[in-house]
Amino acid sequence: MLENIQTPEDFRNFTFAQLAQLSNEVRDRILSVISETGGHLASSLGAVELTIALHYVYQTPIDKLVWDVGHQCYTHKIITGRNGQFPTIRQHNGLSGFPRTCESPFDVFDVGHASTSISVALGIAKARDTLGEKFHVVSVIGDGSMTGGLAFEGLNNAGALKTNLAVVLNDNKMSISPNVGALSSYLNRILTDPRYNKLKSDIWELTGKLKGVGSGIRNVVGRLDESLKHLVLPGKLFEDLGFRYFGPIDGHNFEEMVPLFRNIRQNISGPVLIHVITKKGKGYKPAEENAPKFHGIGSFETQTGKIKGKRDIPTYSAVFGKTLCALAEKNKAIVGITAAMPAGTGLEKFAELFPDRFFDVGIAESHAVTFAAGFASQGLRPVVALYSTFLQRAFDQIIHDVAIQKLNVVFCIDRGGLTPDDGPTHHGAFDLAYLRCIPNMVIMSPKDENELRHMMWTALRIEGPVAIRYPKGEALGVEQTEPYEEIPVPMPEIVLKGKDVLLLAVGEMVQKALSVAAILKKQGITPTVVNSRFIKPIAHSDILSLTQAHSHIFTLETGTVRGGFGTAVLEAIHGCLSETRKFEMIGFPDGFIQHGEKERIYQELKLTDNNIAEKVINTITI
Ligand SMILES: Cc1ncc(C[n+]2csc(CCOP(=O)(O)OP(=O)(O)O)c2C)c(N)n1
Repeated sequence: MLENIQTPEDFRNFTFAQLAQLSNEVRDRILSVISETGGHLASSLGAVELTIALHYVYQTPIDKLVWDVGHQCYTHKIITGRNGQFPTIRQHNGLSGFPRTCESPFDVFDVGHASTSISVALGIAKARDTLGEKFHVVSVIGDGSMTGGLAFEGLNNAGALKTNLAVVLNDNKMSISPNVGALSSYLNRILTDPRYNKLKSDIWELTGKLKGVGSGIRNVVGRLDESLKHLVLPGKLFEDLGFRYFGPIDGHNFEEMVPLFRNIRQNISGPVLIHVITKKGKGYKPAEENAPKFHGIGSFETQTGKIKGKRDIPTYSAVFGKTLCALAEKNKAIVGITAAMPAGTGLEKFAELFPDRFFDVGIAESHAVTFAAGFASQGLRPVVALYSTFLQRAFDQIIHDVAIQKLNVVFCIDRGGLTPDDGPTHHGAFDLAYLRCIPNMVIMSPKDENELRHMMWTALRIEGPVAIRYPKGEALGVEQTEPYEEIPVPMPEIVLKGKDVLLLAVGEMVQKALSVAAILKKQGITPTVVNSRFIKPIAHSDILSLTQAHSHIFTLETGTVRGGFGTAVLEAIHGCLSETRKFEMIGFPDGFIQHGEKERIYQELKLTDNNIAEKVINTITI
């Protein structure tokens, strides 16, 4: 069937049985491709029938489907003309793992961060009204993404604007890890509320007791059951916000979804919320049983679910998590805060060991930061663990709630640099630039996992906000030394002494600078390699004297060169530059970097060891 599907039009006359068959084929396709390429498997498997049902009823691409986060969009891509390209997903020049307007008219909006879909869909709906056009707009948002403040801002506005808008709440009880918070409990109560269930069974019993009533009445009650759900309890919260609430319905059952979607599309006006229940990882047992592991995964064996090619070198996230546990053992003031990423940031063990000092606040980065500020204002030592790209959400909170009061909040920023296969929405390219302009911040980045540990120790001894930024994935596998040592702020480390050329690097780039130095050495050039360790404050006098001792200065960072580490060095040394003393910044360009394998991206950005060595040689010999 799948081979004949180019657009949803090709299955809009299918029977429900055929739709079920199509779903099986799509599910098999997702599983066989993603087991090879890696990707967001569990969320996409859970949304197969829901996606097909929406495209079946809604006249896409005229009607607009707006995905939240977009990681669940694999069925959407497969049934909107991209099945053939699907094996290229997340690879260089291949399909993106997220909706991209440049890929297809069926992709309405570019996305990757959570909780945006209601605001986007509302904007599109109001634009439609303004332009006098006629089409339907549907936002599809998970229960995890619904915990983000932005989603509530969208609901709040939509409830007041009263335009036609459908919000499909795809509730699988999971964020990446099990969903958290009062909203999650509320959604659970809709399914299990004893008052609703009691009322239902009372009526059931009553009709059963009435002599001679028989199955007719029971059928009526069965149907009444649906209306009772609307009358008695569920969705009151959404109703009070100005939405009509429908559900909960089974998101794997076409007989439940299709008539309801049709009815809403044709007959109901104003904002509508449809509560759909799905199973994350549906149809693939290992993913159903361990959805967090299969949320975003590398290539794996389909038979066993075992990840392929896993090595023993710890990730930076794992070293961060282990170190925080060790530090928190001795320092009772430490609290760990994350925004829906306990596993990704390495905080799972901390959560287990210190449940009273661990807080997963949901997909709520802004809140996480202000929440941490509250802790710090009372003398505690909050450590906020977030990914670089998601911390962008909390820029004002870092300034307004933390930095102005010089509060002791430590930001442990994971995924600084490339998040290769996820692309422009996920690269940690901007953190050094956007943090560096904030007064009172100390910003550091370790050259390896051992330095990360000592930086964490140091950070907890600094008065005021501190950020430590480290990359995604495997660390270097270096020895982890005891005892912890305090690194004097802002002392850089000279890792290789040479002459003429100074390579001033930070974070991941220190290792690269050493590889570049090895290439240069073969050409008779012996550079000095310095691990800056600090981005702010910058070691002015050390850097000035290093600059004066060299004729060519290069800065290396895995972040945008606009306002990042290189700019900090330039600000410090610009007075020393001349025709004979040259300066160049090496890092990410002023543009958005696409997805793909890390080395391929580096090739494209001219950031491979050889590219950099060549650049140095060319500059020197000019
Ligand atoms: C602002 C932001 N923070 C964190 C993330 C990381 N993230 C990606 S998907 C996800 C969970 C989403 O859960 P849900 O919306 O319920 O979708 P599901 O995967 O369960 O289908 C999280 C936390 C993100 N994409 N954006």
